[in-house]
Amino acid sequence: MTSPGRFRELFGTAPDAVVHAPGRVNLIGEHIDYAGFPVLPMAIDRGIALRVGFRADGRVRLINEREEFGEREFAIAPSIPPYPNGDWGNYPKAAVQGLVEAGYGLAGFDAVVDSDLPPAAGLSSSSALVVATALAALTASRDRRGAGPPPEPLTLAALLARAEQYAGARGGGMDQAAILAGREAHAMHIRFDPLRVAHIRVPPAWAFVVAHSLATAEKSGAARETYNARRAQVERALELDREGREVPAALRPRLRHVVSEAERVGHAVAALRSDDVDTFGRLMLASHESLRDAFEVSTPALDALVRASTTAGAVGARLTGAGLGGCVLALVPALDIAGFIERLHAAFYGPRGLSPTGSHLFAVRPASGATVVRG
Ligand code: NG1
Repeated sequence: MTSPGRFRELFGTAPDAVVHAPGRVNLIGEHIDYAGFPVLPMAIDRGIALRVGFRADGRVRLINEREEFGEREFAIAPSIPPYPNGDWGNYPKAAVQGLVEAGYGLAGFDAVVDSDLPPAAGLSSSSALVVATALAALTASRDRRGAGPPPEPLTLAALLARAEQYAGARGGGMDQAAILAGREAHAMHIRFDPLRVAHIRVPPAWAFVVAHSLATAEKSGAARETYNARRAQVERALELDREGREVPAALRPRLRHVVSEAERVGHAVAALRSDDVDTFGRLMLASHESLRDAFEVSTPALDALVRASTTAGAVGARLTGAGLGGCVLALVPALDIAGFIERLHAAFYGPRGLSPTGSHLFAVRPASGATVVRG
């Protein structure tokens, strides 16, 4: 992570705070949060870190440590004009715009952005950036006279879920809640309307490995249209179904996915609570099949990775996040993490010329939610 010295080098002062927001993996419950059905993700031990220095002039300046992303600067205002479609700066703008609209009087800040999350890979780097920026802005503003108390994590999560839609994807509320309310060693059964979280301990013998399909799913770009189109189809199919009207043939598989995935989440919660790893693994595989065949958000590389994962010893595997690229999540026995990674590397990444030490294949642990440390 960026050092205090690096912040001083870039901004000429010492940082005032460090914000960390984890990424998340979704164990099961894909493409159903926006329809209000419960999901089962966990925050992970990788994320986005902001070293933050407070400013007095109501501006936000962000320097991304990844050179390809570069620097962004904007003024805090009642209506913040977005950057062009697909620009990463729209995520920090989304957070600030959402807080301003909710009535928070915000102060400006400088920040260095650093991350060990692969971007656009279904691990919620976008929401981690939204959450981190929001916490930075709220922390910078606390020193001002008249600043109210900071919002509760789940209140902030619901606010930021709406706020992130500024960037163009009509996302659900899973990611911001997972990122703000994660707990070490626990998965999260998240329910909506109202938003609530039950933490469920992950048995120590269960381990999770993330495997990147080597294709990104730019939710700020092309994948966004597909995502929004799926959401619209789901909303339409559920509405027709609730009214007892006939659901058109083209929408029936979408509805089938949503209804069956919601059922799988219920069974998965029971399997997790009773340490039934085999049932959990089977549910993950069934979830992937449904996302592939009925919801059509998988890719040949994601399918190949799921197959290779089972061959390499995973109890279950599925795409995680929105799909259309991004990552597979594999459930493996904790004692076999190293062996599993070695075998999956040999089966999938080695033949594609990748090094075993690359950042495409790694174990993740359930981690605590976003934090702010001052000074
Ligand atoms: P990813 O792919 O991590 O951006 C997206 C949505 C979630 C959820 C999943 C699919 C956002 C911020 N996140 O996650 O709400 O719908 O897809 O289950 O849009």
